[in-house]
Amino acid sequence: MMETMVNEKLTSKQLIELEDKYGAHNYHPLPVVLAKGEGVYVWDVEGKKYYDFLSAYSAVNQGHCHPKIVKALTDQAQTLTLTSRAFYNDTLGVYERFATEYFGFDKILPMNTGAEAVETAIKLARKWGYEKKGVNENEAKIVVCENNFHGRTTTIISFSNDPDARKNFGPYTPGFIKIAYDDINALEEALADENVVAFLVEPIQGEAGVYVPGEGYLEEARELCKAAGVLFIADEVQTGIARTGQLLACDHENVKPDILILGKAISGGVYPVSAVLANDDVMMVIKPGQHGSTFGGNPLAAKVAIAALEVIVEEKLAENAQKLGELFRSEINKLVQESDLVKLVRGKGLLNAIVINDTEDSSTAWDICMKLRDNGLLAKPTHGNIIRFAPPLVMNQEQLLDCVSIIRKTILEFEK
Ligand code: IF1
Repeated sequence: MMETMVNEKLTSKQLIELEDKYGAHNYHPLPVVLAKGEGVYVWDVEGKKYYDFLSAYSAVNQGHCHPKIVKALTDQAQTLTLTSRAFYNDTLGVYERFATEYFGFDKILPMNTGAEAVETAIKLARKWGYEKKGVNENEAKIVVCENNFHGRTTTIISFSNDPDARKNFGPYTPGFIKIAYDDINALEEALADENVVAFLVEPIQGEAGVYVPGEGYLEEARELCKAAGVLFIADEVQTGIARTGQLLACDHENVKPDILILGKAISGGVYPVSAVLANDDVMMVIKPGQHGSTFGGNPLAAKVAIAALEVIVEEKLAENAQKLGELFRSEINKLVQESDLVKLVRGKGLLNAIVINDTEDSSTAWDICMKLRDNGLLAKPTHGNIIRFAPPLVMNQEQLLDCVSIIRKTILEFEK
């Protein structure tokens, strides 16, 4: 019985029914069932081909199933997959040296998911606050921004203002101060509190709807933190790894965070890998036995991450994202002139979004994404009437222009 159930060829409809019957209903996916991915393309179960314009929320920046990254995975998978940190192994130190030199920090603390890395950064900042800054124990505060998205653990949703992410998951973790995003005065005020140990910020707010802060915001925020003896923590889980046209979104303003949080495309979407990077004065407050994870920094993760990061440089993906992002926004701005339905396009590199001219609670953005699917391009709304567009960074100009014409055709059809 189990044997046939596992190997039978199921249709999209049957597969959706399986997830509905046997899986938790913690998502509302667009009704398309993917079976294959290669570069900028994905195919559904029935063999229909699509451009992937979501990139698994910027985890497959290097394109689906990049051969070099997959080879790193399969080679290591036949050698040594997991030792735990109870023992040393022959890959972790090599990866740690590679990654710390690649991003320019003294040390790295390897984890698995973005949320785990954010939690690690929070623990690191608090411990630094007590042991280096001299804040009284249990008094540490971390400044965060309204409309943030940093993951879904209980502590992280404790400082979310998204009712869906937060409601009925209390009691909530204390010690967080929320301020308006992209408001340097609000940050200056918050930093007056001596118990503040860190400012945790997304260089671009992805889930909120690809909000790009004003020019100089990150730089000014970093300076204010330095002057106040507060750690500047950049959550680059979504904006990092070349997505915005530089290796890190912070690089656009030459901002070097005290703590850097990475995830998603650090592995090219091939394996769960995340990381926290910092210099010794911060990182060394954590001593043996004070933090860890079974899979953190395992040999598969180490080898996959090295390959994924090498691809970013070898294929000049940041430069490509910068160039194609400018082309995308200039082309979509022509559509803004043509269409009443598209209010504006915003973003940096190949992290962009369009704002649909309808109410927050309308289904228009979703309906447009359904039509985009029919026309061979996969994208999904973030909040309400905002559609995020984030293709793999390996896309070429011809493919991008083809996608622009699909988006234009779909929007103009929709308006009829
Ligand atoms: C979902 C959103 C994006 C992130 C930033 C940490 C994390 C994320 C800036 C946590 C994760 C993912 C989570 C995923 C969908 C996606 C997402 F829509 F949820 F908000 F990208 F915008 N920091 N974002 O964007 O990393 O633990 O997921 O590895 O929860 O549906 P994670």
